[in-house]
Amino acid sequence: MQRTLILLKPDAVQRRLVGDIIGRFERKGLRLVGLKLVAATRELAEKHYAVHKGKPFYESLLSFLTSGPTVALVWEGREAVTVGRNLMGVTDGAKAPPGTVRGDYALSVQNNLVHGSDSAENAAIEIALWFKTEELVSFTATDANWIG
Ligand code: D4T
Repeated sequence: MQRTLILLKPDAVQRRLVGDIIGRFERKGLRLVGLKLVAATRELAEKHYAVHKGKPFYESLLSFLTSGPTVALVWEGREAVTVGRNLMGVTDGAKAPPGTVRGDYALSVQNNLVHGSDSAENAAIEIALWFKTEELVSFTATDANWIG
C-alpha cells in the first residue's frame, strides 16, 4: 500500500476543475486520506520546488503556485505513485495523452493543473511538507475486496 501527494494547482481551482479531477482519482479506486485548501506561501512553494531552484522557470513556477488556492490531497492505494502519475499525464499538457488530466485540459507546461509525487520516497517528504500527521485520516474502504 502506498501514498502519494497530489496538488490541484491554482489553475485547477480557478478553472473550476477540482471536482472533475478528484472524481478521476476516486473512480480509479484510490482512497482519499487527506484533503485541504491551501494558500501556499513563498516558503512552502520554495520547499516544494527546491529541486528546481536555479532553473530558468523557477521564479515563474513559485509565482504560479502562490498565485491562488491549491487543493492538497493525499491518496492511498496499490502503486498510488505510479497510478497518480498515469492519471495526470506527462508534464507538457500539449504532449499528454487524451484521457489524462493534462491531456484533456492543459496546453501549457507550467500551467499544467496538477502535481503528483514521483516516488514513494518523495511522496513521504511532500506529504510531511503539506500535511500534519493528524490531518491524515486512514480508513478501511468498504469496497476494498472489489478494488484490491
Ligand atoms: P510536477 O512536479 O508539478 O508534478 O510536475 P512534473 O513532475 O510533471 O514536472 P517537473 O517536476 O519536471 O516540473 C515541475 C513543474 O515545473 C513546471 N515546468 C517544468 C515549467 O514551468 N517549465 C519547464 O520547462 C519545466 C520542465 C511544470 C511542472
